Amino acid sequence: MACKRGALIVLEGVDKAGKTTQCKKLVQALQQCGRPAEMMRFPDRSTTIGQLISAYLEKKSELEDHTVHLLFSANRWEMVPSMKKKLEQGITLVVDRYAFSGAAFTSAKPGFCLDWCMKPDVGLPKPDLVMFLQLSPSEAALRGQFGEERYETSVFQRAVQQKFEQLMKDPSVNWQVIDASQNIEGVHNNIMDHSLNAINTAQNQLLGELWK
Ligand code: Z5A
Repeated sequence: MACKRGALIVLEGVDKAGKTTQCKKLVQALQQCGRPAEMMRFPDRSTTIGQLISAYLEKKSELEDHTVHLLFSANRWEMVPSMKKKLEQGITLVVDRYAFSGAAFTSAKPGFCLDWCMKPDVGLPKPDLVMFLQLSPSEAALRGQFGEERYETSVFQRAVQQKFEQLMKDPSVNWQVIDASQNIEGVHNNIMDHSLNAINTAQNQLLGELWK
């Protein structure tokens, strides 16, 4: 009998919500309880496309807004063959940002609509679970100043948050909102519970296609 597939689990959220901290903890905890798991993050700055994105985020280069949106999407599509292979091998993938960030960040720019921004990612592997780490701007501010990268301003982050709220109304995606203002262990325990449920459900289901 073929092995049961792994789950595709995504963490999204505003700046400093703790996505990276929680992705690492989740992978570690899953591995410790005998569930094969690996972490991925988008943008993946290690590829040729990822390096173009990284230079743009670091403000070392300028790219036209549609162009950079399509590069973010291409950076996900280039990973799809290896993602599918790992999921088929029974490995759960824990992903730090995905297509939802893509749509939310670009559609927060003037002149873009959410619908256009979602189009290039239609058909990507559909996450079995998307956890949105909810944190108010005042609580995020307690975790330190914004960095130097593009998009790291409170005005832009508020616009992004509103776009995420629109995306979360889509019932075709399994969204769970997590209170990210708790301490790191508290947030982790919530995330672990949702993830174990998603892993158990996913193993008997085919991998879906996002926004189709
Ligand atoms: N972007 C895009 O435009 N289009 C796309 O398609 C994609 C992305 C995929 C990539 O940034 C940028 O690209 C991002 C979106 C855009 N721009 N912004 N803004 P990135 O992925 O390289 O970095 P980031 O996602 O912005 O990281 P982050 O949001 O700043 O951090 P985080 O991962 O959510 O948080 P963290 O690093 O785990 O924690 C932040 C700090 O808080 C750290 O000191 C922790 O120790 C602390 N922390 C974490 N949890 C807690 C709790 N529970 N209590 C107290 N302190 C905590």
